[in-house]
Amino acid sequence: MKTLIKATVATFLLATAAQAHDYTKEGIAVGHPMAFETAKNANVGGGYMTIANTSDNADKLLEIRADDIPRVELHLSQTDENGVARMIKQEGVDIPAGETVMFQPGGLHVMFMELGGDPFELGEKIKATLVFEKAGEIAVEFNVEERSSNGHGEMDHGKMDHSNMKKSD
Ligand SMILES: [Cu+2]
Repeated sequence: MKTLIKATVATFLLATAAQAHDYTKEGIAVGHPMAFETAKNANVGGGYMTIANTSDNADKLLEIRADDIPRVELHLSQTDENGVARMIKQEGVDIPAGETVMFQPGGLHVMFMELGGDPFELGEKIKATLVFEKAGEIAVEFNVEERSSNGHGEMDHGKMDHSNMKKSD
């Protein structure tokens, strides 16, 4: 019975996934913020979206806050010459005038941390506030989507070694 319910939810989400949600404020457009469902014991989850700057002025994403999540960081995934993937904490992300910055698996991403026993579940919405230097605060919701619905080949953050993390500054 449980399986049947889950399948129904998944079908519903697939049907609605095409309806991208976005948030616009003062020349900044945040497109389809989403996160993948996580394993039950996962301590971290990645968040993805696009941020378009349609204004004539450069802006900067300073930080992301989420009431229900102890720690949220901006990360950049990089693979070094030995094929070792690591994540580098960003103190902010520049959003140049007229450009779109992609937060996607294997690159820039939002790192929701210290989930401690409260995994991201399919259909859940993670409330968060993006703080920009010029556009100010934009409240968004990250839709939690099925991992398999994505074609990018998401890295499993749960298995990544965060001890490799170094600061960008
Ligand atoms: Cu990360």
